[in-house]
Amino acid sequence: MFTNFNKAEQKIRYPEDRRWFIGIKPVALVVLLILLMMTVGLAWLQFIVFGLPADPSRSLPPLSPSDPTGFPLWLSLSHWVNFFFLIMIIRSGLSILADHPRLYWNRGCSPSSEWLRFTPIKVPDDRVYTAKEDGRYLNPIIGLPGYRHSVGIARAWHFITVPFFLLNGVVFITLLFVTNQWKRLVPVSWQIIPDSWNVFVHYATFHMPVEPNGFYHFNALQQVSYFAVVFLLAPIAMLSGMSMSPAIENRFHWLPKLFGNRQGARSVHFLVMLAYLAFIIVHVAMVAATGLTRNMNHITVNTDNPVSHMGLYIALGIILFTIACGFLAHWISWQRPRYLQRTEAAINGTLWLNSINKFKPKLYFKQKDISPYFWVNGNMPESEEWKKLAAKKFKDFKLSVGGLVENPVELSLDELKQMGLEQNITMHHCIQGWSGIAEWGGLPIKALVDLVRPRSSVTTVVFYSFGEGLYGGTYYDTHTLDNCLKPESILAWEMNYQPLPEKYGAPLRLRVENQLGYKMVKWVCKIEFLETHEHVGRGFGGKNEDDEYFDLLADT
Ligand SMILES: Nc1nc2c(c(=O)[nH]1)N[C@H]1C(S)=C(S)[C@@H](COP(=O)(O)O)O[C@H]1N2
Ligand SMILES: [Mo]
Repeated sequence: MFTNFNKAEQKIRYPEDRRWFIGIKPVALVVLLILLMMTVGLAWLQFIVFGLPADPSRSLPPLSPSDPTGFPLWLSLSHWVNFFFLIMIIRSGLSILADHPRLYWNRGCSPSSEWLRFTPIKVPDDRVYTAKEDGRYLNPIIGLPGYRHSVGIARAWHFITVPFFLLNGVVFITLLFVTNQWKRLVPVSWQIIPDSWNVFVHYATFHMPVEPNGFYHFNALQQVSYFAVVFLLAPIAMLSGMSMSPAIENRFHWLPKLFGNRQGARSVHFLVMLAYLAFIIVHVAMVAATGLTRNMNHITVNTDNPVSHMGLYIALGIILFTIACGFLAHWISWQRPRYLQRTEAAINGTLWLNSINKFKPKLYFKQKDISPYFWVNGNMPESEEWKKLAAKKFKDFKLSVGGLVENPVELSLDELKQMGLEQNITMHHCIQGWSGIAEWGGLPIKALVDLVRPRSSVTTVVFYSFGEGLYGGTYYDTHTLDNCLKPESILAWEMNYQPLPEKYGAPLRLRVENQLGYKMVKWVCKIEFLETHEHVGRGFGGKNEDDEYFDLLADT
Protein backbone atom coordinates (compact mmCIF):
# COMPACT_ATOMS: atom_id res chain seq x y z
CA MET A 1 0.00 0.00 0.00
CA PHE A 2 1.20 3.54 -0.85
CA THR A 3 4.40 2.24 -2.41
CA ASN A 4 5.88 2.63 -5.85
CA PHE A 5 9.01 0.51 -5.91
CA ASN A 6 10.88 -0.11 -9.15
CA LYS A 7 11.85 -3.62 -10.18
CA ALA A 8 15.18 -3.63 -8.34
CA GLU A 9 13.57 -2.32 -5.16
CA GLN A 10 10.71 -4.79 -5.35
CA LYS A 11 13.17 -7.65 -5.36
CA ILE A 12 14.65 -6.39 -2.09
CA ARG A 13 11.48 -5.11 -0.39
CA TYR A 14 9.08 -7.89 -1.36
CA PRO A 15 11.13 -11.06 -1.19
CA GLU A 16 9.46 -14.36 -1.90
CA ASP A 17 10.73 -15.84 1.32
CA ARG A 18 8.78 -14.12 4.07
CA ARG A 19 9.00 -16.86 6.66
CA TRP A 20 9.53 -15.91 10.26
CA PHE A 21 10.88 -18.34 12.70
CA ILE A 22 11.78 -18.32 16.35
CA GLY A 23 15.02 -20.12 17.05
CA ILE A 24 15.87 -19.94 20.72
CA LYS A 25 18.95 -21.46 22.35
CA PRO A 26 18.05 -24.17 24.86
CA VAL A 27 19.98 -22.21 27.52
CA ALA A 28 17.64 -19.27 27.03
CA LEU A 29 14.66 -21.57 27.45
CA VAL A 30 16.13 -22.94 30.65
CA VAL A 31 16.61 -19.40 31.97
CA LEU A 32 13.00 -18.61 31.09
CA LEU A 33 11.84 -21.77 32.82
CA ILE A 34 13.83 -20.97 35.95
CA LEU A 35 12.34 -17.47 36.00
CA LEU A 36 8.84 -18.91 35.73
CA MET A 37 9.54 -21.44 38.46
CA MET A 38 10.90 -18.74 40.74
CA THR A 39 7.79 -16.61 40.30
CA VAL A 40 4.62 -18.43 39.27
CA GLY A 41 5.97 -21.78 40.48
CA LEU A 42 6.84 -20.42 43.92
CA ALA A 43 3.51 -18.63 44.16
CA TRP A 44 1.67 -21.91 43.55
CA LEU A 45 3.87 -23.74 46.04
CA GLN A 46 3.12 -21.14 48.68
CA PHE A 47 -0.59 -21.28 47.88
CA ILE A 48 -0.74 -25.09 48.02
CA VAL A 49 1.30 -25.41 51.20
CA PHE A 50 0.25 -22.34 53.20
CA GLY A 51 -2.88 -21.16 51.46
CA LEU A 52 -3.48 -17.61 50.21
CA PRO A 53 -1.49 -14.95 52.08
CA ALA A 54 -3.33 -12.01 53.60
CA ASP A 55 -4.37 -9.47 51.01
CA PRO A 56 -2.35 -6.31 51.75
CA SER A 57 -4.94 -4.13 50.04
CA ARG A 58 -7.31 -4.90 52.93
CA SER A 59 -5.05 -3.10 55.36
CA LEU A 60 -4.18 0.01 53.39
CA PRO A 61 -3.72 3.00 55.67
CA PRO A 62 -6.62 5.47 55.62
CA LEU A 63 -6.28 8.31 53.12
CA SER A 64 -4.52 11.34 54.46
CA PRO A 65 -5.11 14.84 53.10
CA SER A 66 -1.61 14.86 51.61
CA ASP A 67 -2.34 11.82 49.42
CA PRO A 68 -3.01 12.39 45.73
CA THR A 69 -6.59 12.31 44.56
CA GLY A 70 -7.45 11.63 40.96
CA PHE A 71 -5.40 12.23 37.86
CA PRO A 72 -4.76 15.85 36.87
CA LEU A 73 -4.82 16.75 33.19
CA TRP A 74 -1.02 16.77 32.83
CA LEU A 75 -0.90 13.22 34.11
CA SER A 76 -3.56 11.91 31.73
CA LEU A 77 -1.92 13.74 28.87
CA SER A 78 1.54 12.38 29.54
CA HIS A 79 0.08 8.89 30.02
CA TRP A 80 -1.47 8.93 26.55
CA VAL A 81 1.43 10.75 24.89
CA ASN A 82 3.66 8.06 26.34
CA PHE A 83 1.38 5.37 24.93
CA PHE A 84 1.46 6.96 21.49
CA PHE A 85 5.24 7.25 21.29
CA LEU A 86 5.84 3.84 22.82
CA ILE A 87 3.83 2.27 20.00
CA MET A 88 5.80 4.22 17.37
CA ILE A 89 9.11 3.31 19.01
CA ILE A 90 8.31 -0.38 19.38
CA ARG A 91 7.06 -0.69 15.79
CA SER A 92 10.05 1.11 14.26
CA GLY A 93 12.36 -0.88 16.54
CA LEU A 94 10.93 -4.12 15.17
CA SER A 95 11.64 -2.94 11.63
CA ILE A 96 15.24 -2.23 12.65
CA LEU A 97 15.52 -5.66 14.25
CA ALA A 98 14.21 -7.37 11.11
CA ASP A 99 17.24 -6.12 9.19
CA HIS A 100 19.50 -8.33 11.28
CA PRO A 101 17.13 -10.82 12.87
CA ARG A 102 19.66 -12.37 15.24
CA LEU A 103 20.52 -11.55 18.84
CA TYR A 104 23.77 -12.39 20.58
CA TRP A 105 25.63 -11.89 23.83
CA ASN A 106 29.05 -12.01 22.08
CA ARG A 107 30.33 -9.02 20.15
CA GLY A 108 31.54 -10.98 17.14
CA CYS A 109 28.09 -12.14 16.01
CA SER A 110 29.20 -15.53 14.70
CA PRO A 111 26.24 -17.18 13.03
CA SER A 112 24.90 -20.01 15.20
CA SER A 113 26.11 -18.22 18.32
CA GLU A 114 22.80 -16.33 18.53
CA TRP A 115 20.66 -16.94 21.60
CA LEU A 116 17.62 -15.88 19.59
CA ARG A 117 16.99 -15.67 15.88
CA PHE A 118 13.92 -14.87 13.83
CA THR A 119 15.11 -16.34 10.58
CA PRO A 120 15.03 -19.95 9.43
CA ILE A 121 18.13 -19.34 7.30
CA LYS A 122 21.38 -21.06 8.20
CA VAL A 123 24.28 -18.93 7.07
CA PRO A 124 25.92 -20.77 4.15
CA ASP A 125 29.69 -21.12 4.32
CA ASP A 126 30.31 -22.10 0.71
CA ARG A 127 29.66 -18.65 -0.79
CA VAL A 128 29.70 -14.97 0.11
CA TYR A 129 26.50 -14.43 2.11
CA THR A 130 25.89 -10.79 2.97
CA ALA A 131 24.20 -9.41 6.05
CA LYS A 132 21.84 -7.54 3.71
CA GLU A 133 20.63 -10.85 2.25
CA ASP A 134 19.98 -11.99 5.79
CA GLY A 135 17.42 -9.24 6.52
CA ARG A 136 13.83 -10.44 6.90
CA TYR A 137 10.54 -9.16 5.55
CA LEU A 138 8.26 -7.70 8.21
CA ASN A 139 4.56 -7.07 7.74
CA PRO A 140 3.99 -3.26 7.74
CA ILE A 141 1.09 -3.69 10.15
CA ILE A 142 3.61 -4.81 12.74
CA GLY A 143 6.75 -2.92 11.76
CA LEU A 144 7.15 0.75 10.92
CA PRO A 145 7.66 1.00 7.97
CA GLY A 146 7.82 -2.79 7.48
CA TYR A 147 8.74 -4.69 4.31
CA ARG A 148 12.38 -5.68 3.96
CA HIS A 149 15.61 -3.76 4.47
CA SER A 150 13.82 -0.55 5.53
CA VAL A 151 16.23 0.14 8.38
CA GLY A 152 16.90 3.72 7.17
CA ILE A 153 13.27 4.79 7.37
CA ALA A 154 12.72 2.76 10.53
CA ARG A 155 15.62 4.54 12.20
CA ALA A 156 14.26 7.91 11.12
CA TRP A 157 11.00 7.10 12.93
CA HIS A 158 12.81 5.66 15.93
CA PHE A 159 15.11 8.65 16.36
CA ILE A 160 12.48 11.29 15.57
CA THR A 161 10.08 9.87 18.16
CA VAL A 162 12.59 9.03 20.89
CA PRO A 163 13.32 12.70 21.79
CA PHE A 164 9.59 13.36 22.24
CA PHE A 165 9.21 10.21 24.32
CA LEU A 166 12.09 11.36 26.53
CA LEU A 167 10.80 14.90 26.75
CA ASN A 168 7.39 13.60 27.81
CA GLY A 169 9.12 11.43 30.40
CA VAL A 170 11.06 14.37 31.81
CA VAL A 171 7.94 16.54 32.03
CA PHE A 172 6.05 13.67 33.66
CA ILE A 173 8.69 12.96 36.28
CA THR A 174 9.18 16.64 37.04
CA LEU A 175 5.47 17.22 37.59
CA LEU A 176 5.26 14.00 39.56
CA PHE A 177 7.66 15.38 42.14
CA VAL A 178 6.43 18.96 42.03
CA THR A 179 2.98 17.68 43.01
CA ASN A 180 2.07 14.92 45.45
CA GLN A 181 1.45 12.46 42.61
CA TRP A 182 4.86 10.84 43.19
CA LYS A 183 3.28 9.05 46.14
CA ARG A 184 1.35 6.89 43.72
CA LEU A 185 4.49 5.44 42.19
CA VAL A 186 7.40 5.73 44.58
CA PRO A 187 7.38 3.20 47.41
CA VAL A 188 8.46 4.67 50.75
CA SER A 189 8.76 1.49 52.79
CA TRP A 190 10.39 -1.91 52.24
CA GLN A 191 7.07 -3.41 53.22
CA ILE A 192 6.18 -2.93 49.57
CA ILE A 193 8.23 -6.02 48.69
CA PRO A 194 6.38 -8.64 50.77
CA ASP A 195 3.13 -6.83 50.02
CA SER A 196 3.57 -6.96 46.26
CA TRP A 197 4.64 -10.60 46.47
CA ASN A 198 1.44 -11.38 48.31
CA VAL A 199 -0.61 -9.61 45.67
CA PHE A 200 1.33 -11.54 43.04
CA VAL A 201 0.46 -14.86 44.72
CA HIS A 202 -3.19 -13.88 44.39
CA TYR A 203 -2.94 -13.15 40.67
CA ALA A 204 -0.69 -16.09 39.85
CA THR A 205 -3.12 -18.52 41.44
CA PHE A 206 -6.13 -16.84 39.79
CA HIS A 207 -7.46 -15.06 42.85
CA MET A 208 -8.41 -11.43 42.48
CA PRO A 209 -7.18 -9.38 45.44
CA VAL A 210 -9.39 -6.63 46.77
CA GLU A 211 -9.25 -3.75 44.33
CA PRO A 212 -8.35 -0.46 45.99
CA ASN A 213 -9.92 2.45 44.14
CA GLY A 214 -7.16 3.52 41.75
CA PHE A 215 -8.45 7.06 41.94
CA TYR A 216 -6.71 7.25 45.33
CA HIS A 217 -4.52 4.19 45.72
CA PHE A 218 -2.83 1.46 43.74
CA ASN A 219 -2.25 -2.00 45.10
CA ALA A 220 1.31 -2.86 46.08
CA LEU A 221 2.17 -4.87 42.97
CA GLN A 222 0.62 -2.25 40.74
CA GLN A 223 2.71 0.43 42.38
CA VAL A 224 5.92 -1.57 42.03
CA SER A 225 5.19 -2.36 38.37
CA TYR A 226 4.47 1.26 37.48
CA PHE A 227 7.55 2.35 39.37
CA ALA A 228 9.70 -0.16 37.51
CA VAL A 229 8.33 0.81 34.10
CA VAL A 230 9.11 4.47 34.69
CA PHE A 231 12.28 4.34 36.74
CA LEU A 232 13.90 1.12 35.55
CA LEU A 233 12.81 0.20 32.04
CA ALA A 234 13.15 3.69 30.60
CA PRO A 235 16.74 4.28 31.84
CA ILE A 236 17.81 0.78 30.77
CA ALA A 237 16.31 1.40 27.33
CA MET A 238 18.26 4.66 27.07
CA LEU A 239 21.58 3.23 28.25
CA SER A 240 21.37 0.11 26.10
CA GLY A 241 20.35 2.22 23.11
CA MET A 242 23.28 4.59 23.52
CA SER A 243 25.66 1.65 23.92
CA MET A 244 25.05 0.72 20.30
CA SER A 245 26.30 4.05 18.94
CA PRO A 246 29.77 3.82 17.37
CA ALA A 247 30.67 7.37 18.37
CA ILE A 248 29.73 6.73 22.01
CA GLU A 249 31.02 3.16 22.20
CA ASN A 250 34.40 4.24 20.84
CA ARG A 251 34.81 6.98 23.38
CA PHE A 252 33.22 5.42 26.49
CA HIS A 253 34.10 1.76 26.45
CA TRP A 254 32.60 1.26 29.89
CA LEU A 255 29.07 1.99 28.71
CA PRO A 256 28.38 -1.15 26.63
CA LYS A 257 30.25 -3.12 29.30
CA LEU A 258 27.28 -2.49 31.58
CA PHE A 259 25.57 -5.03 29.35
CA GLY A 260 28.61 -7.17 28.62
CA ASN A 261 29.25 -5.63 25.20
CA ARG A 262 27.49 -3.96 22.29
CA GLN A 263 25.53 -7.09 21.39
CA GLY A 264 24.57 -7.58 25.02
CA ALA A 265 23.24 -4.02 24.95
CA ARG A 266 21.32 -4.81 21.77
CA SER A 267 19.85 -7.93 23.36
CA VAL A 268 18.90 -6.00 26.50
CA HIS A 269 17.35 -3.26 24.33
CA PHE A 270 15.21 -6.00 22.78
CA LEU A 271 14.32 -7.50 26.17
CA VAL A 272 13.30 -4.06 27.44
CA MET A 273 10.98 -3.83 24.44
CA LEU A 274 9.51 -7.22 25.38
CA ALA A 275 9.07 -6.01 28.95
CA TYR A 276 7.22 -2.91 27.73
CA LEU A 277 5.03 -5.09 25.54
CA ALA A 278 4.31 -7.49 28.38
CA PHE A 279 3.51 -4.52 30.60
CA ILE A 280 1.12 -3.03 28.05
CA ILE A 281 -0.70 -6.34 27.64
CA VAL A 282 -1.04 -7.09 31.35
CA HIS A 283 -1.82 -3.46 32.21
CA VAL A 284 -4.61 -3.24 29.63
CA ALA A 285 -5.99 -6.61 30.71
CA MET A 286 -6.04 -5.55 34.38
CA VAL A 287 -7.57 -2.18 33.58
CA ALA A 288 -10.33 -3.99 31.72
CA ALA A 289 -10.78 -6.63 34.40
CA THR A 290 -11.10 -4.17 37.29
CA GLY A 291 -13.77 -1.86 35.90
CA LEU A 292 -13.04 -0.59 32.43
CA THR A 293 -15.49 2.34 32.34
CA ARG A 294 -14.51 3.66 35.73
CA ASN A 295 -10.78 3.27 35.10
CA MET A 296 -11.11 5.07 31.78
CA ASN A 297 -12.86 7.96 33.49
CA HIS A 298 -9.94 8.11 35.94
CA ILE A 299 -7.22 8.38 33.33
CA THR A 300 -9.00 10.62 30.83
CA VAL A 301 -11.51 12.97 32.48
CA ASN A 302 -10.34 12.80 36.10
CA THR A 303 -13.65 11.69 37.58
CA ASP A 304 -14.40 8.64 39.70
CA ASN A 305 -17.63 8.01 37.82
CA PRO A 306 -18.39 4.28 37.47
CA VAL A 307 -21.15 4.61 34.85
CA SER A 308 -20.39 7.42 32.40
CA HIS A 309 -18.84 6.19 29.16
CA MET A 310 -17.07 9.45 28.48
CA GLY A 311 -13.61 8.19 29.44
CA LEU A 312 -14.05 5.02 27.43
CA TYR A 313 -14.95 6.98 24.29
CA ILE A 314 -12.02 9.30 24.72
CA ALA A 315 -9.63 6.38 25.19
CA LEU A 316 -11.07 4.65 22.13
CA GLY A 317 -10.61 7.90 20.22
CA ILE A 318 -6.96 8.05 21.26
CA ILE A 319 -6.40 4.45 20.18
CA LEU A 320 -8.08 5.09 16.82
CA PHE A 321 -5.97 8.22 16.42
CA THR A 322 -2.84 6.17 17.09
CA ILE A 323 -3.89 3.63 14.47
CA ALA A 324 -4.66 6.39 11.96
CA CYS A 325 -1.22 7.87 12.64
CA GLY A 326 0.20 4.43 11.89
CA PHE A 327 -1.34 4.57 8.43
CA LEU A 328 -0.18 8.15 7.96
CA ALA A 329 3.32 7.14 9.03
CA HIS A 330 3.26 4.34 6.49
CA TRP A 331 2.21 6.79 3.78
CA ILE A 332 4.93 9.25 4.76
CA SER A 333 7.49 6.44 4.86
CA TRP A 334 7.00 5.47 1.24
CA GLN A 335 5.62 8.64 -0.34
CA ARG A 336 7.63 11.32 1.46
CA PRO A 337 10.71 9.55 2.82
CA ARG A 338 12.87 12.62 2.20
CA TYR A 339 10.75 14.58 4.71
CA LEU A 340 11.62 11.96 7.27
CA GLN A 341 15.28 11.96 6.36
CA ARG A 342 15.41 15.76 6.56
CA THR A 343 13.51 15.91 9.85
CA GLU A 344 15.82 13.32 11.33
CA ALA A 345 18.83 15.31 10.09
CA ALA A 346 17.41 18.56 11.48
CA ILE A 347 16.77 17.08 14.91
CA ASN A 348 19.42 14.45 15.54
CA GLY A 349 21.92 15.19 12.77
CA THR A 350 22.40 18.67 14.21
CA LEU A 351 22.58 17.34 17.74
CA TRP A 352 25.15 14.65 16.91
CA LEU A 353 27.26 17.07 14.86
CA ASN A 354 27.64 19.31 17.88
CA SER A 355 28.10 16.60 20.46
CA ILE A 356 29.14 12.98 20.04
CA ASN A 357 30.61 13.49 16.55
CA LYS A 358 33.34 15.50 18.26
CA PHE A 359 34.42 12.63 20.50
CA LYS A 360 37.81 11.17 19.68
CA PRO A 361 37.68 7.39 19.33
CA LYS A 362 39.89 5.64 21.88
CA LEU A 363 41.66 2.49 20.80
CA TYR A 364 40.97 -0.24 23.21
CA PHE A 365 40.63 -3.71 21.71
CA LYS A 366 43.51 -6.19 21.79
CA GLN A 367 44.58 -8.88 19.41
CA LYS A 368 42.80 -11.51 21.48
CA ASP A 369 39.50 -9.67 20.94
CA ILE A 370 39.53 -10.13 17.16
CA SER A 371 36.29 -11.80 16.10
CA PRO A 372 36.51 -15.25 14.54
CA TYR A 373 33.71 -14.32 12.16
CA PHE A 374 33.13 -11.02 10.36
CA TRP A 375 29.90 -10.48 8.45
CA VAL A 376 30.19 -9.29 4.86
CA ASN A 377 28.14 -6.56 3.24
CA GLY A 378 27.92 -5.00 -0.20
CA ASN A 379 27.81 -6.27 -3.76
CA MET A 380 31.18 -7.45 -5.04
CA PRO A 381 32.40 -5.20 -7.88
CA GLU A 382 31.42 -6.54 -11.26
CA SER A 383 33.33 -4.10 -13.44
CA GLU A 384 35.91 -5.49 -15.85
CA GLU A 385 38.34 -2.87 -14.59
CA TRP A 386 38.27 -4.18 -11.04
CA LYS A 387 38.36 -7.82 -12.16
CA LYS A 388 41.44 -7.17 -14.29
CA LEU A 389 43.16 -5.39 -11.43
CA ALA A 390 42.22 -8.18 -9.03
CA ALA A 391 43.60 -10.83 -11.40
CA LYS A 392 47.00 -9.14 -11.08
CA LYS A 393 46.73 -8.68 -7.31
CA PHE A 394 46.16 -4.93 -7.84
CA LYS A 395 49.71 -4.33 -9.06
CA ASP A 396 48.35 -1.93 -11.71
CA PHE A 397 45.91 -0.23 -9.34
CA LYS A 398 46.15 3.54 -8.99
CA LEU A 399 44.13 5.45 -6.42
CA SER A 400 43.16 8.83 -7.80
CA VAL A 401 42.97 11.67 -5.31
CA GLY A 402 41.65 15.00 -6.52
CA GLY A 403 38.92 17.58 -6.30
CA LEU A 404 39.60 20.98 -4.76
CA VAL A 405 43.24 20.28 -3.96
CA GLU A 406 46.52 21.95 -4.85
CA ASN A 407 48.29 18.73 -5.69
CA PRO A 408 46.09 16.01 -7.24
CA VAL A 409 47.83 12.62 -7.31
CA GLU A 410 47.52 9.06 -8.52
CA LEU A 411 49.12 6.51 -6.24
CA SER A 412 49.79 2.82 -6.54
CA LEU A 413 49.39 0.50 -3.57
CA ASP A 414 53.17 0.37 -3.15
CA GLU A 415 53.41 4.14 -3.14
CA LEU A 416 50.67 4.35 -0.54
CA LYS A 417 52.40 1.75 1.59
CA GLN A 418 55.58 3.82 1.57
CA MET A 419 53.71 6.78 3.01
CA GLY A 420 52.94 5.15 6.33
CA LEU A 421 51.15 2.43 8.22
CA GLU A 422 48.66 2.69 11.04
CA GLN A 423 47.31 -0.51 12.59
CA ASN A 424 44.17 -0.43 14.71
CA ILE A 425 42.00 -3.08 16.30
CA THR A 426 38.47 -1.73 16.30
CA MET A 427 34.84 -2.70 16.45
CA HIS A 428 32.79 -2.38 13.29
CA HIS A 429 29.19 -1.25 13.86
CA CYS A 430 26.80 -2.05 11.06
CA ILE A 431 23.55 -0.07 10.91
CA GLN A 432 21.72 -3.38 10.74
CA GLY A 433 22.85 -4.27 14.23
CA TRP A 434 25.74 -6.69 13.87
CA SER A 435 29.30 -5.92 14.89
CA GLY A 436 32.72 -7.48 14.65
CA ILE A 437 36.25 -6.75 15.80
CA ALA A 438 39.16 -6.76 13.38
CA GLU A 439 42.61 -5.34 12.89
CA TRP A 440 42.90 -2.84 10.08
CA GLY A 441 46.22 -1.64 8.66
CA GLY A 442 46.64 1.20 6.21
CA LEU A 443 47.42 4.82 5.58
CA PRO A 444 46.00 7.52 7.82
CA ILE A 445 43.91 9.78 5.59
CA LYS A 446 45.67 12.68 7.25
CA ALA A 447 48.84 11.71 5.37
CA LEU A 448 46.98 11.95 2.06
CA VAL A 449 45.50 15.28 3.09
CA ASP A 450 48.99 16.61 3.83
CA LEU A 451 50.14 15.43 0.43
CA VAL A 452 47.34 16.81 -1.75
CA ARG A 453 46.67 19.99 0.29
CA PRO A 454 42.91 20.63 0.02
CA ARG A 455 41.81 24.26 -0.35
CA SER A 456 40.64 25.94 2.79
CA SER A 457 37.00 25.79 1.65
CA VAL A 458 37.00 21.98 1.63
CA THR A 459 34.74 20.37 4.24
CA THR A 460 33.79 17.08 2.63
CA VAL A 461 35.69 14.04 1.38
CA VAL A 462 34.05 11.70 -1.15
CA PHE A 463 35.10 8.06 -1.47
CA TYR A 464 34.06 6.23 -4.66
CA SER A 465 33.94 2.46 -5.02
CA PHE A 466 34.53 0.06 -7.87
CA GLY A 467 31.37 -1.66 -6.65
CA GLU A 468 27.72 -0.83 -7.03
CA GLY A 469 24.98 -0.22 -4.51
CA LEU A 470 22.09 -2.54 -3.74
CA TYR A 471 19.96 -1.19 -6.59
CA GLY A 472 22.83 -0.47 -9.00
CA GLY A 473 24.86 2.71 -9.54
CA THR A 474 28.29 3.54 -8.13
CA TYR A 475 28.65 3.02 -4.39
CA TYR A 476 30.12 6.07 -2.69
CA ASP A 477 30.00 7.87 0.60
CA THR A 478 31.15 11.16 2.06
CA HIS A 479 32.75 12.15 5.33
CA THR A 480 33.46 15.44 6.98
CA LEU A 481 37.10 16.40 6.62
CA ASP A 482 37.20 16.59 10.43
CA ASN A 483 36.33 12.93 10.85
CA CYS A 484 38.88 11.95 8.19
CA LEU A 485 41.64 13.73 10.09
CA LYS A 486 41.12 11.66 13.24
CA PRO A 487 44.12 9.36 13.58
CA GLU A 488 42.00 6.20 13.43
CA SER A 489 40.62 7.16 10.01
CA ILE A 490 42.57 5.09 7.54
CA LEU A 491 42.55 3.64 4.05
CA ALA A 492 43.17 0.00 4.83
CA TRP A 493 44.92 -2.60 2.70
CA GLU A 494 45.38 -5.00 5.58
CA MET A 495 42.86 -6.95 7.65
CA ASN A 496 43.87 -9.05 10.64
CA TYR A 497 47.55 -8.67 9.61
CA GLN A 498 46.87 -10.20 6.17
CA PRO A 499 46.39 -8.51 2.80
CA LEU A 500 42.80 -7.22 2.67
CA PRO A 501 40.68 -10.05 1.17
CA GLU A 502 38.63 -9.23 -1.92
CA LYS A 503 35.29 -9.68 -0.23
CA TYR A 504 36.28 -7.23 2.50
CA GLY A 505 37.17 -4.49 0.01
CA ALA A 506 40.50 -5.07 -1.77
CA PRO A 507 42.52 -3.19 -2.83
CA LEU A 508 41.50 -0.45 -0.37
CA ARG A 509 38.69 0.15 2.06
CA LEU A 510 37.88 2.97 4.39
CA ARG A 511 37.82 2.88 8.19
CA VAL A 512 36.32 5.85 10.05
CA GLU A 513 35.78 4.50 13.52
CA ASN A 514 33.17 6.86 14.93
CA GLN A 515 30.77 6.07 12.08
CA LEU A 516 28.50 3.19 11.14
CA GLY A 517 29.63 0.57 8.62
CA TYR A 518 27.86 1.90 5.54
CA LYS A 519 30.07 4.98 5.55
CA MET A 520 33.17 2.78 5.19
CA VAL A 521 33.42 2.38 1.45
CA LYS A 522 34.99 -0.87 0.25
CA TRP A 523 36.86 -1.33 -3.05
CA VAL A 524 37.82 2.36 -3.06
CA CYS A 525 38.98 3.67 -6.47
CA LYS A 526 38.84 7.45 -6.14
CA ILE A 527 38.84 10.18 -3.52
CA GLU A 528 37.63 13.75 -4.00
CA PHE A 529 37.88 16.76 -1.70
CA LEU A 530 34.85 19.04 -2.06
CA GLU A 531 33.04 21.95 -0.44
CA THR A 532 29.79 20.02 -0.13
CA HIS A 533 28.29 16.60 -0.74
CA GLU A 534 25.27 18.14 -2.42
CA HIS A 535 26.40 17.72 -6.02
CA VAL A 536 27.55 14.12 -5.75
CA GLY A 537 25.11 11.30 -6.57
CA ARG A 538 21.59 12.35 -5.66
CA GLY A 539 23.02 14.80 -3.18
CA PHE A 540 22.34 13.21 0.19
CA GLY A 541 25.93 12.31 0.97
CA GLY A 542 26.25 8.67 -0.02
CA LYS A 543 24.73 5.77 -1.91
CA ASN A 544 22.73 4.56 1.07
CA GLU A 545 21.79 8.12 2.01
CA ASP A 546 20.49 8.53 -1.57
CA ASP A 547 18.73 5.20 -1.94
CA GLU A 548 17.90 4.09 1.60
CA TYR A 549 17.42 7.41 3.41
CA PHE A 550 20.27 6.66 5.80
CA ASP A 551 21.73 9.50 7.88
CA LEU A 552 24.51 11.65 6.52
CA LEU A 553 26.21 11.53 9.91
CA ALA A 554 26.28 7.99 11.26
CA ASP A 555 27.31 8.48 14.87
CA THR A 556 24.48 6.38 16.28
N1 LIG B 1 31.45 -0.50 -2.02
C1 LIG B 1 30.70 -0.81 -0.95
N2 LIG B 1 31.20 -0.55 0.27
C2 LIG B 1 30.48 -0.86 1.36
C3 LIG B 1 29.20 -1.42 1.26
C4 LIG B 1 28.69 -1.66 -0.05
O1 LIG B 1 27.56 -2.13 -0.21
N3 LIG B 1 29.48 -1.35 -1.12
N4 LIG B 1 28.48 -1.74 2.40
C5 LIG B 1 28.86 -1.05 3.61
C6 LIG B 1 28.29 -1.65 4.81
S1 LIG B 1 26.62 -1.45 5.02
C7 LIG B 1 29.04 -2.27 5.76
S2 LIG B 1 28.37 -2.80 7.21
C8 LIG B 1 30.45 -2.54 5.53
C9 LIG B 1 30.70 -4.02 5.65
O2 LIG B 1 32.04 -4.29 5.64
P1 LIG B 1 32.54 -5.80 5.72
O3 LIG B 1 31.97 -6.50 4.51
O4 LIG B 1 33.99 -5.74 5.71
O5 LIG B 1 31.98 -6.37 6.95
O6 LIG B 1 30.88 -2.13 4.24
C10 LIG B 1 30.35 -0.91 3.80
N5 LIG B 1 31.01 -0.60 2.58
MO1 LIG C 1 26.13 -2.00 7.21
